[in-house]
Amino acid sequence: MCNIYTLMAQSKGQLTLGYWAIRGLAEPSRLLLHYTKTPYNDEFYVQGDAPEYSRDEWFSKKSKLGLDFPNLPYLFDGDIKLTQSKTILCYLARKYHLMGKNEREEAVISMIIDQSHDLRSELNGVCYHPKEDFATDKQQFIETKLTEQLKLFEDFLKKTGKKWSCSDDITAADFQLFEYIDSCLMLDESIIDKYSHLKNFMKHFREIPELENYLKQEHAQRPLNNKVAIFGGTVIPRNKA
Ligand SMILES: N[C@@H](CCC(=O)N[C@@H](CS)C(=O)NCC(=O)O)C(=O)O
Repeated sequence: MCNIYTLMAQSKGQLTLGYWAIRGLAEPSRLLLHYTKTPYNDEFYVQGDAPEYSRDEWFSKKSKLGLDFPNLPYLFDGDIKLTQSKTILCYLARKYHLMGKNEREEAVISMIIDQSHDLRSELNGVCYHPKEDFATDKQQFIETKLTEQLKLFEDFLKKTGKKWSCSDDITAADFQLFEYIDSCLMLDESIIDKYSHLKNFMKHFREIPELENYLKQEHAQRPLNNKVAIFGGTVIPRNKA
């Protein structure tokens, strides 16, 4: 049911984060865990190769983990077992005091988390299920949805004028916003040049000392999407520092 690493992690009281061996919907939580220097166990599931792209590695365990709503990602923290990526991120953020200083900040953080998640879902549509062909859908996504959303995030950052997206202290929103904007930039790095506040936010995030190594190593070596995706199923080389 549980592998040896999960059992070892549980016996040490460590968290376990289960997900595909990709960035996908788990990476904001991984970034937060690395930022807080939390020892945790990544339980990776690997999708099979073409042409089947089997998900059996996950499906053979899916109903045996004691999850109320079995899905990936999942988080085990002692007897707390959670699914839903935003729930997991917010749970971790509350645990490590990264969910804002008051109700107002928390509400805005939640909004940025949801808004970024919706953008990532749109990107998924292009990467996994293009309506026409990938090149056409990619261009259309960049020119419409992505342009519109980047402008909204840019205006938001400009308006709030804080050190991070929602506060002068880093919050859960920043891990989600960074990861999902960065995922979109995989399509075309130059898009960000038009948005100075957002560009500065991304740079600032990349320079966080606690994350520098993780971003350059593990994170950079993990594909964005699963193998079955038309785009991002393998590691895309970057020029970023
Ligand atoms: N709303 C869910 C979506 C979860 C989801 O779609 N997970 C995909 C990977 S991104 C999956 O493969 N789930 C496993 C399953 O459906 O059994 C979340 O945000 O966590």
